[in-house]
Amino acid sequence: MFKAVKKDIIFNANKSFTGILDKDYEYFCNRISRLNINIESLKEKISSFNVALPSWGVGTGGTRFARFPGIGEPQNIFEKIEDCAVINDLVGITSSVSPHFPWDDVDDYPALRQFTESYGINFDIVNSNTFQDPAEIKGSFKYGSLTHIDQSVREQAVKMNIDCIEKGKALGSKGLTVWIADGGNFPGQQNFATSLDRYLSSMQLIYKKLPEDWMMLLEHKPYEPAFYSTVINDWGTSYICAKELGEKAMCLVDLGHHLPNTNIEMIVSRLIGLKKLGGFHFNDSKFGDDDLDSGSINPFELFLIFNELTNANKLGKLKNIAYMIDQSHNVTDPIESLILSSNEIINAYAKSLLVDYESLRDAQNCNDIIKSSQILKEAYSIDVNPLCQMIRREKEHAIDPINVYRSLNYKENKSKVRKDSGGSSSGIV
Ligand code: RM4
Ligand code: MN
Ligand code: MN
Repeated sequence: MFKAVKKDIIFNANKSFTGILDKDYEYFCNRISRLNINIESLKEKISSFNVALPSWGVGTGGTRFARFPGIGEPQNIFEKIEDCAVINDLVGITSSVSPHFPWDDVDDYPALRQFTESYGINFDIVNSNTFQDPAEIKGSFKYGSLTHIDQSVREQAVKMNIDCIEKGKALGSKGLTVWIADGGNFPGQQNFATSLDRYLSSMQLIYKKLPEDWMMLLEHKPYEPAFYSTVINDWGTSYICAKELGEKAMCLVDLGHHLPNTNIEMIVSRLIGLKKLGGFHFNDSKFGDDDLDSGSINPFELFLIFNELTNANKLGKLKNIAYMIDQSHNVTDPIESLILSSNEIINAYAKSLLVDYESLRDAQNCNDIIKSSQILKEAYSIDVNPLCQMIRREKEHAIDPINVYRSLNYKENKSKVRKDSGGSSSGIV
């Protein structure tokens, strides 16, 4: 750690915020002294939280129409790791990276692992991409991958996922997330039943190759790029498939992969109850899979999701959840966006730790609706920034990470040594 951003830079920047933070933190401590919460155990829980950064999230994304690359953009996984290390040195809760293959392919995986670990970063769940045609593939994924009508294309997609497992093993990863773009754009295009059968048969072949201590995360999405039907369209379908596949198969909830107004926190609760919640892709959205910064549109929803997680955890019902961010930034510097997202996520988690769950249960049990919602709002309305800032300061991270990042002129400096990504083609990376 602190290879990407030197400790003394952070330390010096922190000096100018110390006085204000001390006052804010004192106010926070006074405020929560009314809640019967042990501040040290609160700090410990927050300090041990980690959310993985998406390797693809540090590049500037595009829309269907254009991509406007920023300066000094990372061009390969090594440069992406450097950017992720900058974020982690500043915020301290993002010490892992979730890679995407074949986007992040390299010749020497042990060398990549060593390079990454030298920054205090390790590899989280690996993601497979069968939504594009890789260079050397025979056949095409245009009409599907794991569910394609043609067996040889399905085999190719299965093989790519198995290759991902191999790459992940070399990198020290412990899981594979499978999201497929398969689906239909027109009524009649696809047989719903047989395409789901083909999905399961393909996934079974991948599942067989999972190492003992790995998990496989199934990611659903209601539409896009297929706009009429998607094979793994919702959490119910995802659950049924995970159940069918076996114990190591779990469901992943990407916050943007729900139709508008869906009660995502309830889905989280259901999946916990069914023992099939495996992970998250955090982001936020207004309309669909917008991939906006976490908590940028609906921070209350993010809090309500953490509220389900914390409540379940207190009841001993939660284990091994993979937290990842999945965002694509079109008009911001991705590093700044990811810093803000990590902050929103930790704030939402911290607020959920302030909820008085016993009183909430009592209020629910006597149908006291106003009291129930007041209990949640009380925790939500407490400003936890001073707490999270104090934790960062104590761990030698930045009190104000955006401020320190801007003072580095990082992208400008990188633009002198990194290749220009050029072009304005559309697409995610
Ligand atoms: C998808 C989905 C996947 C991500 C790709 C880039 O919509 O969210 O998790 O790997 O986008
Ligand atoms: Mn996702
Ligand atoms: Mn998505």
